[in-house]
Amino acid sequence: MKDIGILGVPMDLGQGRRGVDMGPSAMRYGRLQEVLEGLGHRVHDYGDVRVPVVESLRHAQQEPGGMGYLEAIRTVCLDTIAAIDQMPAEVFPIVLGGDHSIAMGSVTGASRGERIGVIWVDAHADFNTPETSPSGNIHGMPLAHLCGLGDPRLVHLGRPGAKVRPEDVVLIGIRSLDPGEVRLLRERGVMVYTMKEVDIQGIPAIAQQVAAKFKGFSRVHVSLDADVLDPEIAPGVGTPVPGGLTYREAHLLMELLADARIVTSLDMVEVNPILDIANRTAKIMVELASSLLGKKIY
Ligand code: NNH
Ligand code: MN
Ligand code: MN
Ligand code: MN
Repeated sequence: MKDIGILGVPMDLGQGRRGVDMGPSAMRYGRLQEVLEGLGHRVHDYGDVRVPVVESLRHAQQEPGGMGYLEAIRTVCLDTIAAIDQMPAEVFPIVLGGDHSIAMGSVTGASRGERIGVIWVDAHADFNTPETSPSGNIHGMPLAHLCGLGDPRLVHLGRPGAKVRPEDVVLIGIRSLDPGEVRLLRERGVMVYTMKEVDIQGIPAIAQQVAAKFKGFSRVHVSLDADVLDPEIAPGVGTPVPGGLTYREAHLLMELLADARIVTSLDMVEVNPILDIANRTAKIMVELASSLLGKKIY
């Protein structure tokens, strides 16, 4: 039995498509709290972090999702850290996005100032800096900033310096990288399991390597981007990429991470109900959280 804290961060400033701010509602509507309570956990919903409506920021004449929203994104991430700090230290935080830029807040908050391992489950690496990003969208940059690369205002968020060591990061499900990300990931020695590796090695071998890597860590965070799933089963995402995880691959990964008992916090991000079909994507995310938090069928 765990104490679980749910926190919504209805952020849509990190990218240009509207609707991802409705992700927290969609996953709550998908009965996240009830499902986790059904597993025997004690669940408290801490509500949402306040996010400014994009129309209220238009005065700055910015590109949607661009660096012009940096200050607003920074503030939301600081509030996310503060909200996680309000949770007792033994609570397992589940942070609901919103776009992936929220992870700069959630991972920092979840680390509680300690060394933290990060399992980034995503079609993308989100390892751009403002210099390498082809889009300017901050949701493509959070992992780089957590690792200390990029704009100092985002790197030194909350407390000075990098929050995560590049060697403590594992990427799984990757199938879309920008050239600058490839360079940075190689340079920093980040462990990357592309979809090719998923196909060749399979989820069991990958999960085993991940569990071995993070054995003995007191904090391990899973950042689950809905677009890691194949768009055929999870259409409600802003940047779908074909060839993603199957329903069973995603569940098996969560089940094996649950068996390994290493994970201490979770994000579920990039669910876009406007692009979804009857809340299918949010529902799968809720099911995946339930697999990660110990659902057993036998
Ligand atoms: N790499 C691209 C960018 O930086 C796309 C990022 N989009 C995501 N990341 N959905 O998870 O803009
Ligand atoms: Mn992402
Ligand atoms: Mn993605
Ligand atoms: Mn496959």
